[in-house]
Amino acid sequence: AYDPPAAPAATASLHLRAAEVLEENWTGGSTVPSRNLYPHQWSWDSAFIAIGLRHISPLRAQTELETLLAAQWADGRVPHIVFNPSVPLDAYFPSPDFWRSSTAGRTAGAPRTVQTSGIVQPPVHALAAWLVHRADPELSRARGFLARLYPRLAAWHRYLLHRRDLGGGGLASVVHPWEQGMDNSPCWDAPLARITPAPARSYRRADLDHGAAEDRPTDLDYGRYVRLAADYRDGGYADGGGRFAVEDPAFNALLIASEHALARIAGELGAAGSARHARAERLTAALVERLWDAEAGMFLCRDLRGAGLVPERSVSGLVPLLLPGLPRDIAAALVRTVTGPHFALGDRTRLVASYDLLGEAFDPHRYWRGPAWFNTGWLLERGLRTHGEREQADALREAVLDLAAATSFAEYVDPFTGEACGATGFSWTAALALDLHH
Ligand code: 9YW
Repeated sequence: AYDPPAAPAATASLHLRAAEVLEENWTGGSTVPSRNLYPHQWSWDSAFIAIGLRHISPLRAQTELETLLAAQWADGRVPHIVFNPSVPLDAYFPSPDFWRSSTAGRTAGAPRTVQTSGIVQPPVHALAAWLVHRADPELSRARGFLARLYPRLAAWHRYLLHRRDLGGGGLASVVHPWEQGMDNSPCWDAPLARITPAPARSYRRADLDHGAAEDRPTDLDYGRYVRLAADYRDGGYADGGGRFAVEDPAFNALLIASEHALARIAGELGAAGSARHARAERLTAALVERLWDAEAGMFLCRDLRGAGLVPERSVSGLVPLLLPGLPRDIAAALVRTVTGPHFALGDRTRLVASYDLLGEAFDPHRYWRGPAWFNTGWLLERGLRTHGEREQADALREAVLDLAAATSFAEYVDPFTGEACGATGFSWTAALALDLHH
C-alpha cells in the first residue's frame, strides 16, 4: 500500500495551532493548563509545557521552570499549584485561603511572597530542565539556567527521597491523590475509602462551572480530597502521620528519570554525576522490588496504610517503561501488557487508556478512570522507543499528533472513539504534540 506523506499544510498548521494555544495560555511568567478550568500554575503541567515550549521559545521554557521553582518551600517541596494573585478566589477550588501556605506552611518553609498549595506533583522537572537546556545550550549557559536550577532541583529530590520515604524501602510516597496527578484513578478507591468525607456544605466546587459533571470526579471523591488536604494543612504540612500514603509507580519512575537527568545536569556543570546515576539505579531496583507484580505483568500501587499492593491496573503502572535501566524481561512484559487485552494499544485503542479496559471501575469518559491522556501517551511513546519497539512508538506518536489536532488539543479523550473530553486548548496536549512533531 502507498501511504501518501502528510500534507505540508496540515503539519505546519499543527505547529502553528499548538503554538497559539501556548501563547494564549501564557501569563507572562508561566502557562496556565487551561484558561477557564485551571487558571493558575500547576507543577507537572509546567514541566510538560516547558518540554514543548522549548521548540518555540527556549527562553519562555526556561522561565516557565524558573517561575515554578521560585515558589519552592525551604524544606525542598515544589508545590503543586502556584497561585496567580490577580485571579479571583472563587475561580478555582481549593483556593489560597484554603491552603493558607504562608501561615500553615510556615514551619515547612513556605515562601512569603507567593501563595501556593502545600502538596506536590510528580517530579518531571529535572527531566524537563535537561531537555530545555539541550534545545539551546548557548542561551542556557549565557543565562546560567542550569547553575541556578540545579540546587533547587537537588533539594526537591532530597525532600522526596527523605521526607517522603514513608515506607522505608527507598521509594517516595504520595499523601494525597492530587499529588500523583491522576486524581480519581481507581487505584485510590480503596485507600480513600478509609477517609471520612468533608461535609459538602463546607466548600464549593468551582470545577463544575467549567467541566461536565459526568466527566469529573464525584462529590464523594471531592469530600475525601478536601478532608485529606485539610488534615495535612492542619498538621502544618508535616510528613509522616497521615492516613493516606501510597507508593505509586509513575511518580517514582519520573523521579528516577529525573535523577538520571540531574546526573547529566551535574556533568554539564562540571561536577560528577556518577553518584546520582548509581542512586537512580538503586531506585529502579527498589521500584521493581516493591511495586512489580509479575502476574499482572505491570507495576501496581502500594497502599502503605492498607493491604499492600492495590489490585487495579492503571496507566501509572506502565509508565516505568520510560526507564532505560529496567530489566529486559520486565520491559518485555510491560510491552505485552500495553498491547494485551487490558489496554489493547494499537488494537482497540490508539492512545493508551488511563485505566484497565476490563476493570470494573472502567468509564471511558470519567477523567482518570478510563479516558486517554496525552502526557501518558508521550511518556509511553518514549518508553516504547527506548526499548526498541519502533513500530509501536511510531503509531503512538501518530495518534498523539492526530488526536491532538482533531480535538483542538483536548484535555483527555474517549480511548475508543477519540472523542474530546474535558477542556480544549489544554496546554500540555499542545506542548507534547509540538514536541513529538519535532
Ligand atoms: C483538578 C492541571 C491538573 C493536572 C492534574 C489533573 C487536574 C486538578 O488538572 O487536576 O482540579 O482536578 O488531574 O493531573 O495537573 O492540569
